[in-house]
Amino acid sequence: MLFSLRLRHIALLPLALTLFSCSTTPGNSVQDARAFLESAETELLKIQVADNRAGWVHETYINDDTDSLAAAADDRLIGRVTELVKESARFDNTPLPPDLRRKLTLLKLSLPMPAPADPKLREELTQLAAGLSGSYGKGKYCPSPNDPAAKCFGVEAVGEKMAKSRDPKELAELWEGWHKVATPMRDRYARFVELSNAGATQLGFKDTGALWRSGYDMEPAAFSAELERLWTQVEPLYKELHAYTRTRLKTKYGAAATREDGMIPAHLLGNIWAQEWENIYDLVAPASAPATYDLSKILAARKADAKQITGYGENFFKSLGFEPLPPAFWQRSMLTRPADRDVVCHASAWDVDADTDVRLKMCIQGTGEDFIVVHHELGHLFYDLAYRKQPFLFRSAANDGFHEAIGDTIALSITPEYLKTIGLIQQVPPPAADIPILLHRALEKVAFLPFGLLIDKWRWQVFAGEVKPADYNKAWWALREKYQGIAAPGERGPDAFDPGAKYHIPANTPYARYFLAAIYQFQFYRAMCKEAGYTGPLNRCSFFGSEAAGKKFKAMLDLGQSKPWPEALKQMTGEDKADAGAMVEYFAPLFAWLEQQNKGATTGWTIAARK
Ligand code: X8Z
Ligand code: ZN
Repeated sequence: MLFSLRLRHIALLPLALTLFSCSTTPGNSVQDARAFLESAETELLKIQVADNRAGWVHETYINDDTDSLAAAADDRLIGRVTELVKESARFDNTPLPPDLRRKLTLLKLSLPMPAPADPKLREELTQLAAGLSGSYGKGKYCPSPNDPAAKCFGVEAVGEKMAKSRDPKELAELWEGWHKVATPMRDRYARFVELSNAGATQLGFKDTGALWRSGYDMEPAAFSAELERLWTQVEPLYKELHAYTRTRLKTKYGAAATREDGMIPAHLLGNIWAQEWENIYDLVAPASAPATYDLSKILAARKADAKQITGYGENFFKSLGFEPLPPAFWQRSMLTRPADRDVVCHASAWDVDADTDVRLKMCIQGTGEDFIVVHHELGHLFYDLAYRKQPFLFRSAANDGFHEAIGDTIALSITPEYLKTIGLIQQVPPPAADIPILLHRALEKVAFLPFGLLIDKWRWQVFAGEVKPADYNKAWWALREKYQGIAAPGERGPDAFDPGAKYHIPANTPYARYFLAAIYQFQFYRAMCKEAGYTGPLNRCSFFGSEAAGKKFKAMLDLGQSKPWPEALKQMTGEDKADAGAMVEYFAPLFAWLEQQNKGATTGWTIAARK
């Protein structure tokens, strides 16, 4: 199939050329560019779908065979895109209509893992990538590795234990146990960086990080500055939350939570990576506030299964006027961890055929956190479905931060009023419960911000060669300390490769998107609340059931990547700049409360000079 398409493509272009220039070299006119792109889009769609199918089987059935099959499919796709980008250089100086120019640019930016043109090196890279992601998926913490009968724990089991345990010793063991999964990845990761950078340079980028930063309709340096600008807007909120949480953890754990430098030990925050802190809500809940609700307990009491939880998410989208999920979704998704094989449990949304074969891969256990993640994932799928009518190269989000923000925008509408409307709670808590509810949300959203920022700050340094493999871990902790104000539970050994214990590093998924999404979602949400006619305090708005809000949202999703993201943002919100102001407005009552709580205490932390 691939071969015949390639032949057709090669046969078509010289023919067009003979008509215009009688030359044997391919032409570079506007018509040539249009024909080139049409052919490339048809061909890439097929290769992409084959790659998705191999990837799906790999991640839902990890073994050596599926590792190889996924690597081979990646190899074919990356190889062909690389060739097409090279071929497309002949249009570099052709004045093209904006849609054609945009498609060529997007083609060049489409590979998060660029690869060298040399097939041998490309094969080495794609196999390394499949192997790294497989190692993460198969990763287990085995407390007694020498006892074959002893139990081992996968990432969700470790995550669940870290969410629930309040024993600092056990928490440190779990933390260290999971981080061991990554130790054997470091050298492979270093080679992966080398090879991917070689691919990026061949495409004309300084390195892979520069390629990633080029995907935002602005210069890479302007993008880095943009992230800093947004961080500055929200940093004061994070610092207050950090100081408050630290005080409460010290009350609970005493010496185990106390450090002279003011940093919080990373294992005490209820999450393997300390990226979101809502699992320790019980430890930081305001003493005198009215009781709110515990979604995990409610779902457990109702014995809500994975399908029902997914159904709640789908219903929200339907209430906004979206079509129901296609039948393939229910037939082909993996909603729970299969008992008999290794899978990648990290939740992901799959647009398998760039049409209606959309799927969710997730190990739903039924917690309140899962409830939110399901909305997040469905956001991806409703976006995929909305832009499927666009030409292939525009079938993506305005930028990757938009993709990550869609479901979260919906999930911000999961308010007590909404939960009452759908019958999950009987009574809406009184207004005095606003602070505890906001605090819970802040542990999820505000705590995430520095983590969302630093992952790619680390990778950018690594890809740029500013940090060598021997210092990977040191640089990682320097950023964790600087931005999050958290510290490793103990001395990290010389072999430790802690970044590898986070899915997106071995899976090579860019991460700045999540930081952006954390900001965008409040901007989108504020615009939709307005469209729904809501005028009260932002934190109490739910636009459930508002077709007007849904229409506005869908119009933006329909655009896919056909326009620069500021235009999509403007169409939806009236603003053409990312702005954390909506997030700050949402959390304003909590910010004032936190300042009050932290009165007399110092906020922030100090960083010791490193050897
Ligand atoms: O990876 C995800 C989603 C899939 S796109 C579950 N998220 C990031 C993470 O888990 O680290 C969502 C929030 C951040
Ligand atoms: Zn996502």
